[in-house]
Amino acid sequence: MTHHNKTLGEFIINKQSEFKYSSGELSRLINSIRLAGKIVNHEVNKAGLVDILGNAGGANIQGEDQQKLDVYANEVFINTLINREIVCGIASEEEDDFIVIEGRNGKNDNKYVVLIDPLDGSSNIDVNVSVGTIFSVYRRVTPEGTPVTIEDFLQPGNKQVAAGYIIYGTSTMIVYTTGHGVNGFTLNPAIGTYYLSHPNMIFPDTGQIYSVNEGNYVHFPQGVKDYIKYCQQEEGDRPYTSRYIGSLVSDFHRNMIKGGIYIYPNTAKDPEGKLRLLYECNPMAFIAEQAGAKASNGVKRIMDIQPTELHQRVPFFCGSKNMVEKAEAFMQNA
Ligand code: AHM
Ligand code: MG
Repeated sequence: MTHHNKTLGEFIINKQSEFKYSSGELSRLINSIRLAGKIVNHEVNKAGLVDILGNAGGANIQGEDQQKLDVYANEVFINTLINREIVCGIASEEEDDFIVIEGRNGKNDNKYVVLIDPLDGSSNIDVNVSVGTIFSVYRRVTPEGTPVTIEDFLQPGNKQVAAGYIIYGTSTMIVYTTGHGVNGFTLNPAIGTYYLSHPNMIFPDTGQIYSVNEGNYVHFPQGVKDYIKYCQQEEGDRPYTSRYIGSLVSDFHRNMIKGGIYIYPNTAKDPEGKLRLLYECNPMAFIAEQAGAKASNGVKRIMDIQPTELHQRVPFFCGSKNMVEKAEAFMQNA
């Protein structure tokens, strides 16, 4: 018997009525992202073959080394979205400031802004380990037809209308939500089509994997130290397994499938944590919650934080509901 797996294109057409303010605009937006994802995927996969590795010479606003592929991915996503006039503004982890997109006639009637981390975990590219793209979509709050302002980007995560990631792994996948659960699609590179491979993804309520950069242990807050010791204790289903790739999308993706918790706390070196609220934590939090999991800064829900700046960082505890609640309890009692 032949079995036809739904493609992402077919899925989007079927689901369009579920999209908020359904005018097809959000569907077209997701389409552009999946297209840009294919282009970046092609480049990431041949990274080992061509002399494209190494520093581009510049550093991004956070002062970290920027790899050439980061720059490339940033350009592909931004150009794809600009050329198709599909959004009215873009903010990228790789850009100092947000980008206002004017329409061809100087007027842009699109209602969505996109925030994107074009290539997260890029220090892993040199060593052939999975990296990812993370994106987040909001409806603008300023009037349509006028240039976007910072206000359109500084919205709390609970206002997201869509979020997702692309994982450039052993297979390339796009996983996203528009607020009606989470679905995962796997790219068949031979024909360039994504197939619905993971319908209705559910984060297990509990798990046995904890993912944290334990090298920073001495700098962790006491609550995180205590939680790590708890994970390592021999009792019941513990000790847990430690798994840390250092590539947020990959660590998150594994934990969503197997059950687990990801933690990037504030440390002595990074008093606000390392990860960015707008480009990394909010989109992952939206996906996590839509899959039945939790995302917290250790004290409160990530998606309820009112952002004050584009490149804001935040401590991040994300994963299986019971595990995040346990970690929060340790934070509270420390
Ligand atoms: P980046 O945006 O500079 O790539 O940094 C984000 C990455 C995440 O993917 C990963 O989870 C984390 O940084 C790893 O940080 P560390 O190497 O400090 O453990
Ligand atoms: Mg990043």
